[in-house]
Amino acid sequence: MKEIKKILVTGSVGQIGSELTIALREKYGAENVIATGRKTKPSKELEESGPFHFIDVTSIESVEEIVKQYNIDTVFHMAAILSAVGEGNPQLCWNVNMNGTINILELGLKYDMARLVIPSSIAVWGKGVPLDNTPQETVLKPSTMYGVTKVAGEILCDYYVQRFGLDIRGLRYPGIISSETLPGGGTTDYAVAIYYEAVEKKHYTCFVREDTVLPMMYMPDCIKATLDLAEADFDKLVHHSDFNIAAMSFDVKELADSIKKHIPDFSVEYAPDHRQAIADSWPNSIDDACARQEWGWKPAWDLEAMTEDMLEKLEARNNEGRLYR
Ligand code: AKB
Repeated sequence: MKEIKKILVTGSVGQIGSELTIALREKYGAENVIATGRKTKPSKELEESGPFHFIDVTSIESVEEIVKQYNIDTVFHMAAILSAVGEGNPQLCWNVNMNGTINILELGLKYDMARLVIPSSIAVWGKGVPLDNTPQETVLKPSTMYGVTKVAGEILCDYYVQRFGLDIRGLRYPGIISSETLPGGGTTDYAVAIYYEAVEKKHYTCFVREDTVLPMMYMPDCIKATLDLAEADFDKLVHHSDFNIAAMSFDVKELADSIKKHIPDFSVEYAPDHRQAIADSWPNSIDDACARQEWGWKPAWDLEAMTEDMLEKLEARNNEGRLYR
C-alpha cells in the first residue's frame, strides 16, 4: 500500500469538504493538502490554512494542471451535485458527478496515484430495498439522478480497482449534520436547517413530514470515518467504494424534541414539498457490519449529544451576530 503524501481535495468549499480539508491539513501538513473549488469563495480559514485553487472537475485539463503542479498522489473527490439540486437539473448532475469522477479515475491511473477516496451516498437506494437495517448487498434502483450517478460511480470505481489495481475507497454517506458549513442542495438539509432556525427564530417550517426517518451522522463521525477508511489496510478490504456506514436514525419529531429540551418554546410546522418523495425512497436505517469488520468503523455521536453540541456552537455564533458567518 502506497503512502499518502500530496493530497488534492475537490469540492473543498462544500459542507464535508471544508471540514475534511482542515482535518487533512492537521494530519498530513497544511502544505500537502491542496484545496480546490468551482466558484464559491472559500472561507478565510480554508484560504489561509493552505493552498487553494479554483478548478472545474468536468475538465480533465483543469484538474491535471493542479495534479502536475503539486505532484498529487491522493485525491479526496468531494465535488458533487446533491439530490435536490440534481432533480432541478439532472443533466448538470450527470455531467458534474460522472465526468468529474471519471476524470479523477483517469488521472489516478495516469499518475499512478496512491489513493482515491470517492464517496457515495444513501441515495444509491430506491424501490425494492428493505428500508430498515438496509443490507450492504441489496438491489440498487435509485429514483434520483444523484442516486443514478452514485450507483454508476460505485460500479465504475470497483471496475478501476479490479481492472487496473487502483486503490480506491468510498462510503455511502447518510445525511451529514454540521455547525460549520451549510449543506448545498440535498434532501437531508432539513436536519441542519432546523438547528439554525431554532437558534435564530425559535420556529422552523420543515419540507418533509414529521414522521420522516432517515439515517444521519454528525460531522466529527463523518470526518473520522473518511480518514479511517482512507488509512485502512487495503489487503483487509473486501469492499472498496460502497461501504454502508451508520451512526443514528430519527424522525423529525424526535429531532425537534431533542432541540426543545434546550429551547422549550421552539416550534415546527410541516410543509412537505418535492423532497418528500426522495426522502421516502431512502432507507430508515442501515446495516454497517462490513465497515465495522473490515476497517473498524464505530460511531461516537448520538442524537442527544449532537443536539447539545450543535446548539452550543450555533448559539455562541448567534450571540456574536454571525450565525450564518
Ligand atoms: C442529499 O441529501 O442529497 C445528501 C446525501 C444523503 O447524499 N445529503
